[in-house]
Amino acid sequence: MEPQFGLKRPDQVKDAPNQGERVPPGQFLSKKFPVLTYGSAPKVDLAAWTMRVYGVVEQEITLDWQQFTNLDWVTINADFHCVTQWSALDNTWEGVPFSTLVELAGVKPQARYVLAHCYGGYTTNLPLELALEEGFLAHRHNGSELGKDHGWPLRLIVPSRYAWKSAKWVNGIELLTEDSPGFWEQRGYNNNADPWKEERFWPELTR
Ligand SMILES: Nc1nc2c(c(=O)[nH]1)N[C@H]1C(S)=C(S)[C@@H](COP(=O)(O)O)O[C@H]1N2
Ligand SMILES: [Mo]
Repeated sequence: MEPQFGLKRPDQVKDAPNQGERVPPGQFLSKKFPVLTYGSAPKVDLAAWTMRVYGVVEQEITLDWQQFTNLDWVTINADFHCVTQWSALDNTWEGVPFSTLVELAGVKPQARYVLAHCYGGYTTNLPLELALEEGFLAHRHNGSELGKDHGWPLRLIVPSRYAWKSAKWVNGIELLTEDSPGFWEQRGYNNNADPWKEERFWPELTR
């Protein structure tokens, strides 16, 4: 799998040579962190903000922002790969692991999938095992609060998948027994979305 540095656009740079090993095929390094939103950014009021964890859980929970900030916050470092071909390496995200939040509600054994819901109606789906392993709920990016267009106050981060799985303005985590395609997954994007396998679109569409 050869990283592709042949093409270069003005806002895309090649950094240290060894970073090539961290850039998936067909991706370019970007110094910037562009905004990619379908439609417009929803207006979110922190005083009215809630996060609901429901579905196949022991006990449904709804946290307000105060309760969410009382959870144990940690910092992670992760790369970010957008299907429109830009990658941003070494992002720091501050927030709460997906597993910390979901374990408050208690996962029932038959739960296998997650559908993340957002202000504005966007959704994305994930296998529960993957979400528990690496899913992260971020409020701060590279030392600052998320910008309003980047999902403030809270977004999901799923580092090993294309970034449409990193749902912005997330406000609900639904646990399911069966997989349920999210917004882009219903519109031709690949369900698994692994950038190292270039799982951009459904195989039928790329043939
Ligand atoms: N709620 C919501 N989340 C979303 C999107 C969206 O349109 N709405 N776009 C996705 C896509 S396609 C990408 S590449 C990333 C982009 O995140 P950014 O705008 O912070 O760069 O957000 C993802 N999360
Ligand atoms: Mo994207």
